[in-house]
Amino acid sequence: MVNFISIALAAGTFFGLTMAIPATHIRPTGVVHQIVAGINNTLRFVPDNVIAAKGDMIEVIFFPKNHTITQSSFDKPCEPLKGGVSSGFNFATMNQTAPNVFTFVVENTEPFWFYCSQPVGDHCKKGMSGVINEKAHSGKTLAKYKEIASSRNVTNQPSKNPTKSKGGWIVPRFPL
Ligand SMILES: *[C@@H]1O[C@H](CO)[C@@H](O)[C@H](O)[C@H]1NC(C)=O
Ligand SMILES: *[C@@H]1O[C@H](CO)[C@@H](O)[C@H](O)[C@H]1NC(C)=O
Ligand SMILES: *[C@@H]1O[C@H](CO)[C@@H](O)[C@H](O)[C@H]1NC(C)=O
Ligand SMILES: [Cu+2]
Repeated sequence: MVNFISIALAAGTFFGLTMAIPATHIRPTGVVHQIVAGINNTLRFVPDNVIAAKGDMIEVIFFPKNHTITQSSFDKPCEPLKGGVSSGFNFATMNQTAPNVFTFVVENTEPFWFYCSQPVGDHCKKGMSGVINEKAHSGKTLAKYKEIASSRNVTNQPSKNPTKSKGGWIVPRFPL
């Protein structure tokens, strides 16, 4: 895990990619959960309901065409959470998986709601969303989130700069 982070940082710096290093003092578990965005031309994250421990990492692999992973609150699907995680639009690709992935650390086990912030084609409205550590007994379920999302439009982005990413790292996909 230490190696992974070192490599990730070195690679990110080397390629001069936009990255935001979270100020985190969380012990990495070494567990990485992969989530794919847009596989088979679907407007879906797979899996879209992930259970993760504090210190696990999430790695998002992007399929065509032009998706993000962006954190929201439960109550406001399809809207960026202030100070939340966002990959930015850095993974547009036409035919194959994007050369880079977006990774971030799971900082706690509270529900982490996420969606795709692509307004063209209404990705969030059409179900491109998910959750890490859903607490279904609270009534705040992914099904409910998607139901609320189905009547929402993406009207604002986490940043004026579409490629700005926050709360994670953009690193080369492995294996290349
Ligand atoms: C994508 O399509 C392939 C080929 O049709 C299929 O085998 C695979 O299960 C699909 N993957 C998902 C996540 O739907
Ligand atoms: C991806 O989509 C965003 C939002 O619609 C847009 O700003 C950006 O230019 C797109 N990128 C590419 C390479 O098409
Ligand atoms: C994507 O695939 C199509 C069909 O195979 C091909 O015509 C097109 O040139 C490819 N585009 C890129 C950017 O590779
Ligand atoms: Cu999308």
